[in-house]
Amino acid sequence: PTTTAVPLAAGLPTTFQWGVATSAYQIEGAATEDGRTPSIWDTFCRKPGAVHDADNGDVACDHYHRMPQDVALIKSLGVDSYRFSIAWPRVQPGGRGPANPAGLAFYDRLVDELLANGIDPWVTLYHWDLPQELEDAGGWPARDTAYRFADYAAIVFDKLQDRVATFTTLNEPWCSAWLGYHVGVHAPGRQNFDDSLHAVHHLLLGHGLATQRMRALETRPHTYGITLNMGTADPLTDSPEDREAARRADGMGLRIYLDPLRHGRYPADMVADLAARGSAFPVRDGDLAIISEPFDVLGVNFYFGQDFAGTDESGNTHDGSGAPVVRAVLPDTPRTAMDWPITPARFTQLLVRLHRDYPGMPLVVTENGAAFDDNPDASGYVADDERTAYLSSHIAAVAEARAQGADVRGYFAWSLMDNFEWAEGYAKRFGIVHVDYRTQTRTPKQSALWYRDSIAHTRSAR
Ligand code: GBH
Repeated sequence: PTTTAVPLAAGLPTTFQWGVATSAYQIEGAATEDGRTPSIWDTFCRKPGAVHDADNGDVACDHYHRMPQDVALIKSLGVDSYRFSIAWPRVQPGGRGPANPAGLAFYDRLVDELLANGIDPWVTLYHWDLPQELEDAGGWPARDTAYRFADYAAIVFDKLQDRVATFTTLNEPWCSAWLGYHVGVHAPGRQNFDDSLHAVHHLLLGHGLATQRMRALETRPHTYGITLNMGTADPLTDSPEDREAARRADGMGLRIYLDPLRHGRYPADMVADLAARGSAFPVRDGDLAIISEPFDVLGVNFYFGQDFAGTDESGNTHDGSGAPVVRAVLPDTPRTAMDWPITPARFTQLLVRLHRDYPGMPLVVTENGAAFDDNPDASGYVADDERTAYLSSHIAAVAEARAQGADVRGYFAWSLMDNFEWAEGYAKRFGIVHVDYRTQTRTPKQSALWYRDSIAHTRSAR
């Protein structure tokens, strides 16, 4: 099937970068091959009740064995770039010591295959698969993990820097720290507030150390970056309580990452909030200079924005433990299969705000997309109008942000194909390409054909 090419929003320049994104544990499978050791996600998936249907990434999309065909699939979409992550436990089993040549060779072949097909490789060094041995030694709450990450980054960079132009360090440290060490719904499933604060600081420190190490090793110029998940946090009403809740949500979700990265300090209001509850970031002399090492591009992962209320349903401003209420109130809008609201206007709002509050920082949308309840026909084709509409409206929101001055240079759809959706297992599908997990057949959905045709149309129109 083909689609009628719908022009993407006007005003995107010829140099605008179009891509698709994945991550290692979500697609690769081959969990025990060629010397790979377990990551925290291999362990977490075996914890009863942790992952929907007790799914795991042992096989996933079997990308490790189907890589050349998957690169051909990417090429068929006509995108410029492919964002993928490298599995730390493949290239440096156990998280320490020498490189594992067999693990590294996979990414060597992937990069060569991409380049042979004219696709720009965009590397993410860490998309949540910490070697289990490092978790056993304390994980991200332990300072040493930041130094181990820099060593690992140097191994990857040394091997790929001759062919890869863009290296980003972390994907969504908020998820690693908050969901992994405080809420406990992601690996390693710990539930300790102070551990999560320590994880934040050591993730940021690892980012800075790794960026410095790569710069010191480079034999030609590269683009360095980091990807954060970000939404918007507006007060539900103008009440002081709601404004306070929005301030706290924005502080914990966005400013405690971007302020140290770009301004070399944690936000004073958040430091004060934390002190009031007896907590603090474990900052040592010199750390903030490392964390604020300049980088070239901020990766923005956007799914939705929210309003916040400072009172619970009964009007209380503090919960049972005495903590102030910060309640996400999802606006009354259509939802995706994740129950996430669809809020494209807030995407424009976020991008313009980043441009205003953190100027001089080029932006690339490294993830945006949606899960819907796909219904494949007998041939495996999915007529996913809702996903097509989601992508179309959010790309239009990017064009609008650019029109308002935001320096957004590219857009990666999440995801190339259906894959292991973390705690949701295989039940939630974000792909623009359908995957039949029984046969590993890939079938482009309507949204993929729309994306392909629209990119081509936009190029021919300019
Ligand atoms: C990304 O995480 C991941 O990078 C990717 O691997 C994953 O498959 C994809 O998105 C789809 O989930 O309501 O307080 O939780 C995104 C996770 C979702 C975290 C939105 C922040 C909003 C704040 N993000 N969420 S909250």
